[in-house]
Amino acid sequence: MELKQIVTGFTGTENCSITPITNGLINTTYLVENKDSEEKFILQRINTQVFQFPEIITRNHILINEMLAGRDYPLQPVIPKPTLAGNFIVKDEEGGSWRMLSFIEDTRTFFKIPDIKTAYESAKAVGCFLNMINPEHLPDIQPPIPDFINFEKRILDYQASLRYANEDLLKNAGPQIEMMDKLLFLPQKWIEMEKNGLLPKRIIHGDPNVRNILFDENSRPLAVIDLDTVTVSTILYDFGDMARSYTNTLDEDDGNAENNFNPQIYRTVKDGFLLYLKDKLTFEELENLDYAAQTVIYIQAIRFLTDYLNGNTYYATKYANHNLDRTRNQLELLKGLREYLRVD
Ligand code: GN1
Repeated sequence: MELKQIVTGFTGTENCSITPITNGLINTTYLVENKDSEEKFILQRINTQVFQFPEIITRNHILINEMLAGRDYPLQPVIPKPTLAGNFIVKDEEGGSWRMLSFIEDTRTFFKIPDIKTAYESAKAVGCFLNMINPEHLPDIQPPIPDFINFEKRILDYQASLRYANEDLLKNAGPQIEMMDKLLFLPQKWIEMEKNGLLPKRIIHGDPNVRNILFDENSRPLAVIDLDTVTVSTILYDFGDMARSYTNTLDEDDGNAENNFNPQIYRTVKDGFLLYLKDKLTFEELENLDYAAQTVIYIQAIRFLTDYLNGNTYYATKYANHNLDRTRNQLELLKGLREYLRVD
């Protein structure tokens, strides 16, 4: 099925322009403009190797929008658009799954946080989103990716990659592998806390990185986007992922990173995040924010490293060592955070 045909199924007209947009590391995204009505939309080919059940992400997305619609949500929701036949997902002959979403006009995105104020506003936006979506409908949310936030599984996957990787890759990643071993206690504590029921289950975003916030021209957040990873887990994951992504002063794949952790942004992210959530979080959650930030960075590093050792099958890469550079970058970030927290 041609791209044009897929678009026509959603818009009802062939008179559309289709422009690729570079953003995430998983799905492929296009901007579609209906030339007849001048309406714009986002079209995405969902990576079904990652999201095996695209219907689940649409259902979760619609549920979240219903929750937001019933509240005084100050940001703009992204709305899934069905085809003229009423389907939210269109499958092509190659096994691809496509969906269309509403487009928010006059926005910009960042690959890294430009300044303190934007860090605060972004963390506040995510905190506001989380505050609005918790906790009703918790039993209705289904996991979009099995074991996405299961750290035990992440470690097992990593250990399997160590067993099967070729010698060259293992040698290239020697220092990173050593660091992973040294810091393994980080996810182990998380796993224990979960087993002991110390981390309440909440609906979380699952991927609140800086690329998933749309800003206006004054860098004020307009929308929290990419609800594909919405799931039920601990809110510490969202805090950790925000801290991970916002405090990085360099691009996530800058493998020569040194001192890429910004402590001032870290403090600001915490303040922004807690603005709406302070009174809702439990003692354990509040006590473990610093710990969560370290652990989520660690897990992101292990995910990049696992993918490197597996031959780059998960994240989009532009060169052979791309995932190794990402791993180095995350480990440097973790080093900076741990120095700041004086735990190293
Ligand atoms: C992926 O889809 P995107 O690019 O926003 C990944 C996140 C990682 C992030 C790292 C479904 O996010 O978990 O934190 O890359 N999403 C999935 O940049 O694996």
